[in-house]
Amino acid sequence: MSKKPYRLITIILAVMLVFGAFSMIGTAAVNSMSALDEPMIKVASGSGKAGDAVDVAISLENNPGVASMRLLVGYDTSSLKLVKVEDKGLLGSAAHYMGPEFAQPYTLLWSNGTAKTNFTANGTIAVLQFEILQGAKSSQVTVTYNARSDIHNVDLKPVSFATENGTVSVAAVPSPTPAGGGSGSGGSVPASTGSIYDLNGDSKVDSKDFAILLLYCGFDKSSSNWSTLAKVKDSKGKGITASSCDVNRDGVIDMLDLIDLFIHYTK
Ligand SMILES: [Ca+2]
Ligand SMILES: [Ca+2]
Repeated sequence: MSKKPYRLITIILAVMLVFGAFSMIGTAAVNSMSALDEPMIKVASGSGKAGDAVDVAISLENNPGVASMRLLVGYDTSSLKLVKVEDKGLLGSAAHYMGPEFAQPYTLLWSNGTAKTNFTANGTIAVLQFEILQGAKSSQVTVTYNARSDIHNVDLKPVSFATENGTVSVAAVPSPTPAGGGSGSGGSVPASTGSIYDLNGDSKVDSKDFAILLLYCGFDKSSSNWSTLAKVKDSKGKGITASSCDVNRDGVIDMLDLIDLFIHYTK
């Protein structure tokens, strides 16, 4: 019976989500329409489950001609491990730097100091292979550069590209339900025990957790009370902190966390 208000909240929030999603799609459509011929560095998206290797291509579109390029590829080290980087040779023989280890952010560098002409090819310039770690969450792979110093043409003039980030989506791993019992410690252990999405600790991920997360929307890790602020308590009377509501661990509590939690609802 006490579920009713939550059901209502769920419906209201679902409607908000749908409208939010539409406005995001709308914005993306407008952006891409206004940028049809804009030089673009694009990070592809991929998906897999924990343990899988996923290739993420980085490509150029509408390349106006460059001689050198330095890009920083950012990724969530708690979800992804960079295991391989492949240069596709489109930007000359001065292949990108591969560091002693795959640091984060990873630096891609094409340095053609003696090039006489620009490289104008479009397409995939590099492919990064990530391993999806255990307990990984869907996360972004970003590409950034310093507009003043990182991309030049042969005249040493800076060249500007828009960037588009990619996402490595992590497929839900089927919960290990012990067939016929035996391996489990107690016949009916809820699959979500200990789930980061179970904010109130009641062994379910549902509209109650969603409503709690909503309370913290807008907070980010620059907030002084990020890890101490507790607006509500969990089922054991322990304060639920803002930081624990950042379920996708990107340092801000926003629509992405709501969606992430929503798709992890129990049952
Ligand atoms: Ca819960
Ligand atoms: Ca977040």
